[in-house]
Amino acid sequence: MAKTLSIDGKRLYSSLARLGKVGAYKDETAGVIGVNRLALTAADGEGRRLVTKWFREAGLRVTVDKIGNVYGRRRGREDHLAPVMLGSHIDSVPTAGRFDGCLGVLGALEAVRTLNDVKAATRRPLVVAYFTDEEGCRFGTDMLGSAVATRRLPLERAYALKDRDGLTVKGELKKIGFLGHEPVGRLRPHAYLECHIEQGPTLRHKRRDVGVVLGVQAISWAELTITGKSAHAGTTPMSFRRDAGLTASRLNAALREMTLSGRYGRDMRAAMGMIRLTPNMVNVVPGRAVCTVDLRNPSDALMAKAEADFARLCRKVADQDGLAVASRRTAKTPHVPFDESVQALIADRADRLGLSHEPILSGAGHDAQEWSRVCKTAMVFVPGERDGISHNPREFSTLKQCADGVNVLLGAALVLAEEA
Ligand code: HGY
Ligand code: MN
Ligand code: MN
Repeated sequence: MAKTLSIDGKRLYSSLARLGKVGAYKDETAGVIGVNRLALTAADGEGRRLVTKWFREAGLRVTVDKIGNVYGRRRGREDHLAPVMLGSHIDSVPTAGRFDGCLGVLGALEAVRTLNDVKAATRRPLVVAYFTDEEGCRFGTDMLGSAVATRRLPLERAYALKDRDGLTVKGELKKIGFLGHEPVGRLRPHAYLECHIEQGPTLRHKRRDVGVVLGVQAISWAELTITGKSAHAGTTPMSFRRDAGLTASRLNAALREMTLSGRYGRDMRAAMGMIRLTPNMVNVVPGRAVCTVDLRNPSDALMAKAEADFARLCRKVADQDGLAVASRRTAKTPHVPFDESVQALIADRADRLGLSHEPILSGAGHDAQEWSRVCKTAMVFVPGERDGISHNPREFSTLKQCADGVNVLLGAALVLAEEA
């Protein structure tokens, strides 16, 4: 069955377009329509209700767990066997396109729709899922739903996480109607597969149809609180100032210099994505800066070295500037290798479909990195146009690129679903 089936690319693409209308906004900077479905906002709730409706229309039995992960189950011939799960996320960063995460969820749904079209049954049950707050940018830690479902993060700690307005995960889940009752941490799939856009330029530049994902690089997020002294911008002599904004800028520049130095490998990446100044006014020297540090490195050892060196640098700059710098770790995941047998299966399915493929390490974090702790897991990457730009409304993959990725996902899932 795996060799004959192919998905309905047009149906997949129109589902992506329809979901992309939820949380749509005109992005003045990018000059195109973007998507803002920040986790557990009303827009995320609307997107969830739409996708859950589609799950039910596809005959899936829907359950919602206590952290708001949504699972759609399709019976197998031997329904007692552990399922093959396919999934991703539908929450987004505030300046998103319509493919990040959504391709994996709607691609999995399209695989089910395709099986339904031909009334095909699989030995093992299939589960199609979307997980809560994969992006992590509202409540501060990424892959939240998957981390709780795979017991990396305790449920109560996740519930208590707050956004910058002091709203909690639990309260926001309840508000959008997705505070589920299913216990977390019990689901142990036979295997987990995820299709996702690459979010980078490699596959497109190498003209490869799909990526066989080797794993995910290490991720380290911290929040810095820099405390200086607010003062009059006109009357305060420069030598009297304790300018938290200046210290944040100096640390940001030093972070880039560290990253480009090569001391942490040539693939080290860093970003200070958020700098929030207080009082953030034209005529006040900022007395306080809260900023985020996002470090990425394929090597755990070099990541640890970079974290230690940056912490030392913060202390040194704080002393020089006469301010206090406090750092709080908000996310940390190691380099995660994916299962080699599942990678080989993905490559084999691509070959059978006449699709070129390339092994590639993921620069971005994904739900798959959490599920790889509980079952054999791998990912299929899809190339992106426009240098694979992502976390930007100009994110774009063609219908054929999406359909190719999902056909490989379907083929691999069908093989795994027949395994004893
Ligand atoms: O930050 C990431 O790598 C992912 O987009 N959550
Ligand atoms: Mn994603
Ligand atoms: Mn993302």
